Amino acid sequence: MQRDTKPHVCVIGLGYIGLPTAAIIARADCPVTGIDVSERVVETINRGEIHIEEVDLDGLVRGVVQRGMLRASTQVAPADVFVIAVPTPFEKDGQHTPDTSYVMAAATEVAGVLKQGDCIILESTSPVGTTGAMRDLIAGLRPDLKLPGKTEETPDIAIAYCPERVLPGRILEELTHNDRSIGGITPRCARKALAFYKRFVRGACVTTDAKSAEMTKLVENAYRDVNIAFANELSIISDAMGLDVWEVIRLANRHPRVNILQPGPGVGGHCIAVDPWFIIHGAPDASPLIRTGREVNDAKMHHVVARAEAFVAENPGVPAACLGLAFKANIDDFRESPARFVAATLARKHGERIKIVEPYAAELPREFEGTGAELVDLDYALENCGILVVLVDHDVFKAVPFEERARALVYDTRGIWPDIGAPPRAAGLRLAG
Ligand code: SAJ
Repeated sequence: MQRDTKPHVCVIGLGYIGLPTAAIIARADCPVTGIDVSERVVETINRGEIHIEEVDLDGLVRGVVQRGMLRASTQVAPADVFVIAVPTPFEKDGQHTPDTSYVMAAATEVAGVLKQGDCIILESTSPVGTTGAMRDLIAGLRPDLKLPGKTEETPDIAIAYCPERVLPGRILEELTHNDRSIGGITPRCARKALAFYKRFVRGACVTTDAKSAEMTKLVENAYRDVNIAFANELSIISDAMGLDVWEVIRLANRHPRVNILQPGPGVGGHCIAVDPWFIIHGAPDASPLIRTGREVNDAKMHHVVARAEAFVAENPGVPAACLGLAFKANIDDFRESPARFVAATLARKHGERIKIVEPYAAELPREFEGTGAELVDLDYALENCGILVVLVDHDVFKAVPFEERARALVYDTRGIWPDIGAPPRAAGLRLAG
């Protein structure tokens, strides 16, 4: 019978993906060293605490740290499997150029401790070709090792790309149950990486080459971005035509092969609004649709700002509540959020008339300082604000019954209150009562 030795795993980058991944691997009884550049993050985790919000993550991390299965450090340690989950932001050139320097820095550190038999897996969302570039970097740093795709003999190590597909708020569940694409530099690399993921993934693990896996991740998010852009463009067209876009989409989606997504105040988060640019950057002349989708979604945010501003200006003296700051429903993540941008723009212009309702925030973000806008609770807004601007479809907002908002003027950018009745068509605003 084959002996199953649990590999020692080093997860580099303990952010929204790296920390849950490290914890899940540790739960599968593989000893994990989690690496982060931040001393604060490392200390927090070693106390069995967490620095990010994610459903059930606190208990899981506490458990694996207490059992000695997860330990954090600022120094990359020797291991059998290295999982790289560091950020891939844009360069600061204003051209949406992908910045893979964190990936390459991680690979450089890994190169220093690599030994024969090790497996390196890149999980960071990356431009096509990054895994190959990482291999070339390591080849230069470790000429003593035979690297995959660079030798006729059996290579000393395996290198693969395996993107995650998890939704914030469902990360632990989705890390375990979603299917995974595993792209090897060679088929043997893919096989090695698959054997590792099978230890903790219950979804199907499908092997391919590294470039296809890199592109697959980008394509998934570009697909969603383009489809949201279609919905957002429909909402702008409907405004111009005096139509209720929610009604149009509801009816169109009764067609068995039509499934239009939901318009909103724009696209936020760190993935869907970013990843399409990695494709565009790789093939600028061949990606007009993907580029246009990005531009339509960005423009929607400015369209919402203009409409909301006009609405507030046309009703002088009436206090206005912005409902929501998060980049999407039911989470406390306010980074890259169109709702936050719209609310802050209104706050700068209309000062203390603007009230913000965000049940997931303890205080307003920095840019609200000095504007006069204040954070209030939902009850206060419903009792005191004659204008309601819905920016996020949190469940707590959806549940507000008609009677409690019947006297307010409503601009519902998310379509959460379909019972409002006929909107003032030209403005795309919903005037209740
Ligand atoms: N949005 C709309 N209308 C919709 C759906 C979404 O306006 O019909 C907006 C949301 O409000 C939000 C933005 O799009 O501002 C993105 O939200 P999302 O729920 O579509 O996606 P994310 O960014 O939370 O997570 C995405 C997911 N990718 C896909 O669904 C293809 C997730 O599976 C990925 O793992 C994640 O990106 C990632 O890490 O890449």
